[in-house]
Amino acid sequence: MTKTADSVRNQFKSQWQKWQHRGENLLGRSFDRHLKIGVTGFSGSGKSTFLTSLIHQLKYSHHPGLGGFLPARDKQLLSVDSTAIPGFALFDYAGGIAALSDTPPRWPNPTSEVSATRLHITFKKGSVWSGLLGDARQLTLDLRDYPGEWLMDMPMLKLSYRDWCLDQQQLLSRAPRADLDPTLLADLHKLDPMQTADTDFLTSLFQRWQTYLRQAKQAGLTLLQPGRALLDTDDNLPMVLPLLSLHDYSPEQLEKANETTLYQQLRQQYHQYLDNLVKPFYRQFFTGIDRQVMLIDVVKALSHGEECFNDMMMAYSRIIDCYQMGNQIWLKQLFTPTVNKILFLASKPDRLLMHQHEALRQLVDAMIKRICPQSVRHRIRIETEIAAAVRSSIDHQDYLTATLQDGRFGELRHPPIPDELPQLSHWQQLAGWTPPVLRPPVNPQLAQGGRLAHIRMDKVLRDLIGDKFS
Ligand SMILES: Nc1nc2c(ncn2[C@@H]2O[C@H](COP(=O)(O)OP(=O)(O)OP(=O)(O)O)[C@@H](O)[C@H]2O)c(=O)[nH]1
Ligand SMILES: [Mg+2]
Repeated sequence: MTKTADSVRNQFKSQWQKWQHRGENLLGRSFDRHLKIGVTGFSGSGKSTFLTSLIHQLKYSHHPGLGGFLPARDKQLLSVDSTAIPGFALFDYAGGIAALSDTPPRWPNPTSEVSATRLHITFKKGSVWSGLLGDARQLTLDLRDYPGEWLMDMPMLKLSYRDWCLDQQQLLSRAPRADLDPTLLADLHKLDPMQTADTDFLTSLFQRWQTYLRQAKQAGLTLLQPGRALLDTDDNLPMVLPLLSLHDYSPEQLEKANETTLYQQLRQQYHQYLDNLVKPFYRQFFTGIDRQVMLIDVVKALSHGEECFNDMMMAYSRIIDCYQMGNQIWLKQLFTPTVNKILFLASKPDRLLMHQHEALRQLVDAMIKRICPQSVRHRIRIETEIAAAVRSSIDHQDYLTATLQDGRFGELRHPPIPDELPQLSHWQQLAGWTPPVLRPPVNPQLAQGGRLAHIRMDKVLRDLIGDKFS
């Protein structure tokens, strides 16, 4: 190239960069290269494993298998570095990868505290100009994780203690809850809200309630409150217990009850729980979140039968209700709602045959249509997908092979997955099906940047952040 051609090119490049920077300044916030993503879902839905895989896929995007995420396919990603976010513990990506690459491989540990990580992604723009101008850009992603048990506390924020008790009473009167520990439920029914509270008695009752909630979780139920009572991590939890005979009293009678009564004491414990634990968590976790991934273990819900499936639908529906923020003053006071997209994701589809994946996706679609009211869908972009963070099975068209958690290797088969909300005939087909917990595949190279096999994580990346690379 001649000197003149070189200087014309440089002049053009510098002029172009000036225009570009001016344009960026003018566009200001709409340029938006900083996204805050909340990964949410009930306990065991796969949040931490999903985050570990998502970070790994971005860090090592040169591996095959990300064709659906164009920035990876077109080799636009130049580097991905992670740092901590002030005020949060660092999300344990390294620990997750160490577990998955261990011998034998393990899953990341269940989560006991809020954590987060900030990814600094350097990429080149996908236009012809960027090739010519050597233009590198930054996208910053904040990713947050937390123990799933805490999610179910969110709808409690808009209930008074009395309303919560009445709701619990309804729930506990129906199977399968009513059959789980009839003695405890009878004892709760017998409690007189106006009797004087005895701390030792309350402590032992609360322990029985905790055991009951854990039993209910084992049985496949989701709508379990208070969520933190399911974890072993906090010994000093306020005693959030339902009184089941409040309908015998008017709200005024209850309001006027003496401070020493069971009703007033438990009411105080309920508000302490919300004020000291639940509100600070939601304020910290949800403030400023732009996009949300909501993981749903649909396979588990299907395999636990109709009542547990409906319970999970009700639980998610109550969470979604909280997103009708337009007129939810109580939530607005807590944090400013900014979520503009929710991606509902059926997790762990590697437990199903490939040719059933589309049925699973359609089922998630049907579930979301049922639980997401129009008012939410008008304001928040809702998408549905299925994705396995860590593909742990091999598909042989009419059966799968996989290693189970206990180390046995074998063939897996399952009943057909309904592509709509299950009807009686579907439930009959699904009866008796218990999908086993799989062991992650052997992958010692992972810690050195080896490929982490997945299902449709590229589509998730496309839906979640694909628009930020154009
Ligand atoms: N087969 C398969 N199993 C998975 C996958 N992801 C998670 N699991 C299983 O689901 C379990 C729970 O996953 P986690 O990532 O710990 O779930 P979580 O939502 O973070 O759970 P909490 O921390 O308790 O809220 C794991 O221990 C695995 O058994 C996946 O992609 N495929
Ligand atoms: Mg977790």
